[in-house]
Amino acid sequence: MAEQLDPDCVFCKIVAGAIPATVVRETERTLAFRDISPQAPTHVLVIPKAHFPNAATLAAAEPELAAALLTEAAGVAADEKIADHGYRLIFNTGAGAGQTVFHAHVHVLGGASFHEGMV
Ligand code: DGP
Repeated sequence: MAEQLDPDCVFCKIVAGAIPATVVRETERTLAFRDISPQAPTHVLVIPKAHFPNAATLAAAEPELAAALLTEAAGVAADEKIADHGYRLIFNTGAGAGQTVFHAHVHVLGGASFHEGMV
């Protein structure tokens, strides 16, 4: 299936190879790469290669692809050996929640102890 890309989207540019990234996992329809500004010892972003503005629009349009992000996030956690301690998955959805790149992605954060609160 031909995947849709947005020429103005930084993550689409990473998918296209126009911007370099440290890729840690890849499937036909997903890509996982290290965040440029890590907030934890392990900080990886898992994205669909196709452009969807956020997790909600992705889930509505392609639920199996949305689920694949969780599968790949678990794979990242296993590869990075952060699963035993525990890790955090974050989908910022909307500018008010801190989303700055409007291409669906899940943050995989691990290798540290996070405080108990959600924010
Ligand atoms: P969010 O705030 O949820 O939209 O997170 C976007 C993340 O994307 C943020 O943690 C920084 C990361 N990011 C932005 N631009 C780039 C880039 O060009 N390369 C990489 N690897 N990460 C980026």
